[in-house]
Amino acid sequence: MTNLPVSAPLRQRPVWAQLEAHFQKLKSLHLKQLFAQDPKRGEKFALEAAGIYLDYSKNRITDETLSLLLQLAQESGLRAQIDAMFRGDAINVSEKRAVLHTALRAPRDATILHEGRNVVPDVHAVLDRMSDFSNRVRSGDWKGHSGKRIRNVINIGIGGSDLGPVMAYEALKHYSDRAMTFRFVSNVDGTDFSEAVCDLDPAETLFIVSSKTFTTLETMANAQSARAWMMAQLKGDEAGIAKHFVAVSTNAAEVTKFGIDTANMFGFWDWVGGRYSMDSAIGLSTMLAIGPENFRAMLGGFHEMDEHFRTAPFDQNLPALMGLLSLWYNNFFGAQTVAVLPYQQYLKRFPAYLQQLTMESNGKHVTIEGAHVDYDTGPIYWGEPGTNGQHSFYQLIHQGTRLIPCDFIAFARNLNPLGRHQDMLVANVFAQTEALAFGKTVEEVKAEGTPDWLVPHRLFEGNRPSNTLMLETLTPAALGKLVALYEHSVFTQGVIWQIDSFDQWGVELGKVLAQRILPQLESANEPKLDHDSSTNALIQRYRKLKSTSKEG
Ligand code: G6Q
Repeated sequence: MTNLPVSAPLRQRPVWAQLEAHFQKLKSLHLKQLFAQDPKRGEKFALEAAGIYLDYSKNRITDETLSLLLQLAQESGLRAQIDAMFRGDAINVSEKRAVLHTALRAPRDATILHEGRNVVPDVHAVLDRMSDFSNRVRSGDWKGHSGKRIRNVINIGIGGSDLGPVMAYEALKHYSDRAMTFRFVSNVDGTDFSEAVCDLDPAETLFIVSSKTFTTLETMANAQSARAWMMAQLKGDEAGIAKHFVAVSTNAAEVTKFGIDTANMFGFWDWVGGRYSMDSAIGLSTMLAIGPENFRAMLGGFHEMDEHFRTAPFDQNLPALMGLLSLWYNNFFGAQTVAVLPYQQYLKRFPAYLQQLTMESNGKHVTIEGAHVDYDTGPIYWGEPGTNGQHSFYQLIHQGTRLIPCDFIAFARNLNPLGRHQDMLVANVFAQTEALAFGKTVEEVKAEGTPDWLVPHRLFEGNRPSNTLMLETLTPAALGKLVALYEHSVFTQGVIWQIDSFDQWGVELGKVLAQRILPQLESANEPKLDHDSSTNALIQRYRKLKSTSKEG
């Protein structure tokens, strides 16, 4: 078990009271004043590490805010908890598990002990097998049952076994083999599978069934349908399955039961949480798309950020600072959401990926000791790539009644240089953060010739906080750094909130609930229903509609 820091409940700590008092003083200060007071603020509240530049000057903070937040981190035992995570202590208390996703990207010569065994050689053995397999598929050496080369790869998985692979494939598409088609099936809605395969030749298609447990309802249903689709092509020849199905799982017994030879299984371990697994064998589709070398470069990026988080003092530590800033708005300003706004089309699935990472990790209402928290924990993460959002929901961020801290993510170089597009894109980032922070005064609006009655509508109060992250190019390594940055920011917040960021009992519930209702929807005879009256009526209505639409 882990050595948890013995500390007082969060809100009873003197530093919390100091932060509350400080907030009362600071809440009426405008970013305009803060910038006017210190002409060097834009350079002072900025930090560069591991190739990521973070400008956090447009946050509603002062030196005092930072020093109190840093004190909070110290007193919360963040340093000891970081060490405990990297050391492999069972910090996932409710599941009694170590949390070692950082071992997935450790260099070959590192030593990380889990229950007395160095896991690094195991990690690299799987990576080597993945590399060998990827090279064989990509070169055409691995063929389908009929002898045709594999041109289509379909990852079947859900949650952590889907969101990372989809996001990474989209993010790194520039580096992918364009002669191959990659698709991702996750939803149990038959449309997802049907649309994914409708234009594909089974003889050229490889399925990766990705499931840590290999028992997840949606994944198993989709995998069975994939098997049936393939068997129709193979004319019932079971031997062909081995050429068209591989598995990524921790559960060898279930993989075998499904009919996949464990020789075609890529393993990982129970110390890797689903939402922290895109850099494990769950990333097999990513490796097939971008090749082993690029995949390893991505792991290198992850590792660089890991090392930065593990070693940098908190005032120079990107994930720690971002975590503290997010907590500042969440717990003191009462902000309920954070918008993540990548100005990079390839990162279009990054906000969806972060939703799982942040909300599944920190959407908890009890502390690790099981006490109900008396403060807010994980905020809601959401977002869309820029500039699209500017033409829709940014309205609310600029002029609505809610405070929405934003993370803007920009790159200096575009992978698809096209005329003035890149400068136009980045000009929008800077313009948005500037407008959010400083707004537009009555005088400024009037000076534009606005009639008096229209002035209130065209007024921008400003004082809307944002971070700007700037990187050079979206490379595989840069993606690894970005993901690890958010992973560790989530960790920082979870430690301070004293919650278990690595369990997901809320998700587990969903895995069993539907099992009870399914037979009631399918049974030929009218089932005896004993749910609440709403659920009973919905089941009856569904059964009736289903039968009449069949007749029709
Ligand atoms: C992630 C969650 C969850 C999980 C899926 C799929 O942290 O645990 O999203 O990844 O439910 O689970 P399997 O990989 O076991 O199918």
